[in-house]
Amino acid sequence: MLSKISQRAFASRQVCQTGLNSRFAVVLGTQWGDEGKGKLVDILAKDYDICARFNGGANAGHTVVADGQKYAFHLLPCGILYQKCINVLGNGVVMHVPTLFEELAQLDKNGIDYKGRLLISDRAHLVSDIQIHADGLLEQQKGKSAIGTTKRGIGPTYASKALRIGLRVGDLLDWQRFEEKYNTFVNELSYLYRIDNFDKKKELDELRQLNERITKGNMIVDSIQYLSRALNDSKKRIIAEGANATMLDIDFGTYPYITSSSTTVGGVCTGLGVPPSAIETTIGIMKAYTTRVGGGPFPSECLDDIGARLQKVGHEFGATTGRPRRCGWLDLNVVKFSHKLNGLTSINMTKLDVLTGINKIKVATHYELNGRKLDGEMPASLDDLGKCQVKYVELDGWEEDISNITQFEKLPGAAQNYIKFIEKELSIPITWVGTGPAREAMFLRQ
Ligand code: 2SA
Ligand code: GDP
Ligand code: MG
Repeated sequence: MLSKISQRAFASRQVCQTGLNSRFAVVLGTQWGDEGKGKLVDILAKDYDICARFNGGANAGHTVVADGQKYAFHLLPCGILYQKCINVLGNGVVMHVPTLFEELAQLDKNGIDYKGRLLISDRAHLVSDIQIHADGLLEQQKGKSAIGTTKRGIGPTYASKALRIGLRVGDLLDWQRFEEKYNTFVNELSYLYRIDNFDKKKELDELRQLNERITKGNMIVDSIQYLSRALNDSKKRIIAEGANATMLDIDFGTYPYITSSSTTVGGVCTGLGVPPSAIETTIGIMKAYTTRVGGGPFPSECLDDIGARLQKVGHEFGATTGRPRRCGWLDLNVVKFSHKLNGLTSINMTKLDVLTGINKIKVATHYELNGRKLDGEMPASLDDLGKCQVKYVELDGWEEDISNITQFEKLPGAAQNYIKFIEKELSIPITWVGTGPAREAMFLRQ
């Protein structure tokens, strides 16, 4: 069923294309996020020993709908629902301790035992309330050109990391020393962001209490050693869960309208401390259309009835902030660019069901900039990006409800053609297809 080009390109890696037989699979977003990464990670994690987040913090919102229950994970990896899966927050993650415990409380409420199954890298950076405050201040100061951050302190925390003034999870292991480091840290942050009324005592008291639970749970580990041991054990399988997405990457995204971490495949190596050669499978999650939340360019955005319809039918609202997501047609120039950066082994197309009932579906295949064709190329300059003309093709839509379909051949002909057209354009096999939010609403192409 896979296109000839794809079969040729990936013949040597056939076994791990789908992520089902891989020793190390990566799941990441190919667009501007919210493609449905959480759902595939949950489906695959069932057969993995370790599920590891390598980037971002509680800005992420990864939704899993399992057994009729909906979970939105922000910091916790989506493998947490399986009792045999160990979940790791890697060194590339930034962690706000109270937010972590709020999420754990949700697990308690749902009767999910996570004891001994959550490990946090001692090298991961802590998000402090002062950084959350600074995030809000910076956004306010930008006014109309605000990035539209989630206000979870992500930017200021990665900035502190780069400035070498950040606090790390491992610092919590020696509380007395931590208090000293914390005081210096708050002084430096207060100086940088001109904050003079930050309540140190309040945060420190809260952290002291929560730290007792972290210590009791033996959650802080040297994750480099832990993952290295797993890589050397031929029976262990690891799945790396990406947060945010390629077009929000600190280097490759639509700067400055991006997040502050490495969201692309390189981020797996730097965010977990694993060698590139360990990665067997890289699955790109691609929504059947495009969404973006927050400010910044969005070339295929639909500011008309189609955009409104996609938002309504696709329930396109932020899983962390509840903000409405901007919607538009599928942009293959973006996905081709994403493939260039990530070397995708295969694609999971999600939310195909949302397109049902649209008579004519447009797909952006490439851009033109001053008469030059951009095919898998995103200009670095936002001025140039603004000058790009988006080139579309129009494909036939379908009317039939596809939400219960579990076989490619049973899809309406127009839906099959939609998938085949995209696969040919991208030269990447579309192995998984999503037809609804639930775990079951996903099929694998044989
Ligand atoms: P930040 O908070 O500093 O990382 O924001 C910077 C930009 O990154 C975008 N961003 C996201 N885009 C899509 N989804 C995200 N997670 C939530 C979700 C978003 C929400 O799953 O729906 O609930 O609003 C996410 N996190 C960060 C953000 O919009 C800025 O454009
Ligand atoms: P993530 O951040 O990439 O994990 O994605 P989000 O969880 O933020 O947003 C994806 C949304 O789409 C969630 O509400 C999912 O439950 C939902 N979803 C995932 N796959 C499908 C699908 O194939 N069809 C439909 N209708 N919804 C889906
Ligand atoms: Mg999300």
